[in-house]
Amino acid sequence: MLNIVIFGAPGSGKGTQSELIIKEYQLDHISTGDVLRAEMKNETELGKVAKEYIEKGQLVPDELIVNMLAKVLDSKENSKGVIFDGFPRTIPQAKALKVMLNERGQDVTIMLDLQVDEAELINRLLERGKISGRSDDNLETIKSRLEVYHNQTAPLVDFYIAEGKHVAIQGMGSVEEIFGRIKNAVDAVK
Ligand code: B4P
Repeated sequence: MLNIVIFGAPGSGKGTQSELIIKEYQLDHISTGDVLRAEMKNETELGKVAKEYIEKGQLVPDELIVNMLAKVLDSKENSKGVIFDGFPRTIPQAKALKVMLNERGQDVTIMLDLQVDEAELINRLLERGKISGRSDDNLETIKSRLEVYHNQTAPLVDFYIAEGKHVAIQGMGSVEEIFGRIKNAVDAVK
C-alpha cells in the first residue's frame, strides 16, 4: 500500500499535483475539500455546518472531518493506496489518521510538504477565484486561511518529521517541474 499525505498551504498545489500522482501510481484520491464542497452543494447537514467555517477561512471541526474521513476510507478498501489531499490539517486529525490506518494494518508511507512563497500563494488563489466561483477564494478569506495554516496546520511538519515520513518539495515552478520532484521522492520510498 502506498499512502501519501500531500501537504501545503492553501494554493500550494495539493489538488493540482494529486491529479498527476493518481494517474502515475493508480491511487485512490481523498480530498476533504472536494468532499466538503459536494456536501455544501447538496445542502446536507454537514454541508450547512461546513459552509459557515469555509466562508470565514476557518477549519471545519476535527470531529466532523474525522467521521467523514472514516466513512470515505471504508469505501476505498480494495485500493493500491490512497492520496490524502487536504487531510490531515491539525495534530488531532494526524493522530486520528494514524489510528485509522493502523487499525487496517497500514500506515502513511510519505508526507509531501509543498513549499511555496506566500506572495505566490495569494496570487494563485486570487487567479483561481476569478473562475472557480469558490466563496473562499477572495483576499480577505485567503488571508484568514493562511493565518489558520500557520497556526494550526504547519505544526504537522514536526509531527511527520518525528514519524520519519516528511519530505520537503520545492513547490515553485511549473506544474511538470514540481511533479518531477514529487516522483523522485515517491519512487525512493515505494
Ligand atoms: P481545500 O480544497 O483543501 O483547498 P486549498 O488548500 O485551498 O487548495 P489546494 O492547495 O488543493 O489548491 P491548489 O494549490 O491545487 O480546502 C478548502 C477549505 O475546506 C479549507 O480552507 C477548510 O475550510 C476546509 N477543509 C478542507 N479540508 C479540511 C480538513 N481536513 N479539516 C478542516 N477543514 C478542512 O490550486 C490552487 C491554484 O493554484 C489553482 O488555480 C491551480 O491551478 C494553481 N496552481 C497549482 N500549481 C501551480 C503552479 N505550479 N504554478 C502556478 N499555478 C499553480
